[in-house]
Amino acid sequence: MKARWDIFCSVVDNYGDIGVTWRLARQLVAEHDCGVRLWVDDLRAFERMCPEIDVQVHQQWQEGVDVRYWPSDWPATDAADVVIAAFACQLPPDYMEAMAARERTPLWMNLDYLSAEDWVVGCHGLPSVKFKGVQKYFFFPGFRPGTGGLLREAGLLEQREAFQQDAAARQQFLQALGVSPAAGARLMSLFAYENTGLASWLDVLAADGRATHLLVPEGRILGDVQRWLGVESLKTGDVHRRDGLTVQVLPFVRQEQYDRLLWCCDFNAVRGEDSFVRAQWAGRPLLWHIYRQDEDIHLDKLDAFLELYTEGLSPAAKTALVSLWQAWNADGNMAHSWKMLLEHWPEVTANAEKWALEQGSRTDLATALVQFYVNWI
Ligand code: TRH
Repeated sequence: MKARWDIFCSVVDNYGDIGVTWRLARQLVAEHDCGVRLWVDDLRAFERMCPEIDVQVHQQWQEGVDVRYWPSDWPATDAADVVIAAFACQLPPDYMEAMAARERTPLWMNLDYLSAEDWVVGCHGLPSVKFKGVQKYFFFPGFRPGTGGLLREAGLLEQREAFQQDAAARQQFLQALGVSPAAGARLMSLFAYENTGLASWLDVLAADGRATHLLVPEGRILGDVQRWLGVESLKTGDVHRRDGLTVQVLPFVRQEQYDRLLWCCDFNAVRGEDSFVRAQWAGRPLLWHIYRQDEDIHLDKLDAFLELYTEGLSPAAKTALVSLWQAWNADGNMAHSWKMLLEHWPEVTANAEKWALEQGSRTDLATALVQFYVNWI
């Protein structure tokens, strides 16, 4: 009999919570033959990356996943064999009672935030709290051996490589989005939170001898782009030129399309958690806008990742990359570190590909979850 999984997703803000759980749910169905219910408390956020979602409907099938609206008045529901609370969300109390009432208690896991810090290895898989005999476990994604790994669908890197080698497919994809970069232009994408350091970066891109075509999906950074351009409004489809820099606003597209967009670009600025991982699979240099946390604890996460990611770089290339990422995450001036990075472009590009292949050789997160369950029973 198929194992039944319940994944709970509470959308706290932005799109990372639903982005990660939607990806995981689909992969468990498609590659591991699991029966998955995905409980989501905000279908509007979901609709942005999966336009087929009907926000009025409380139960619907999407790509083999049983998508359920998670209402505040929880309906009586049987508990599944495996229960995943994403990002430490609190399960409905009645559902917890249903877990405890099962003859065979379910495997209950907290799917945690992604971090490259070394303590994650020691905490991954440990028991957490217990509720009436139902034990909860910590499950940590990560980059290091001994963690739960990263979300990566089967064959993803092969698909990405084939796409990157197929100029016609790339051109067709970009044209469908209305993107036609000038020959020789550097193609870049920008997905980030508000950042006052952006102006200094756009200044230096505009002044560069090589043209840049910057694709900006609709989102929180648009206000800073608009201020720099000095225009009254910015909307999807708008294209503005300032010297060597072309800025184009794109719609928020479905996850598969966003992947392809990242694969097309020479450089990707990403944020949060899921887009950060997807940019790594693109095998191209990237810039991470990390989600800001109280007492600046996100900066430890940033440093931990940089330490791993830059291990194979020469000292000069490492300095350039680290200073660029640190400037970006401090709303700092980007001009100097960007110019430095350009001097090491071939090296950071090769490193991005090497990193993707290295990480891609590890067990992916969905498989690791299934293995955890198999070992537990
Ligand atoms: O949206 P994010 O900032 O999400 C978060 C939240 O801030 C959350 O609180 C935090 O816990 C978490 O990050 C770590 O960034 P993220 O994670 O990259 O999620 C964005 C999702 O949107 C990702 O799945 C990719 C997807 N996406 C599209 O599907 N289409 C698009 O056009 C774009 C730009 C993104």
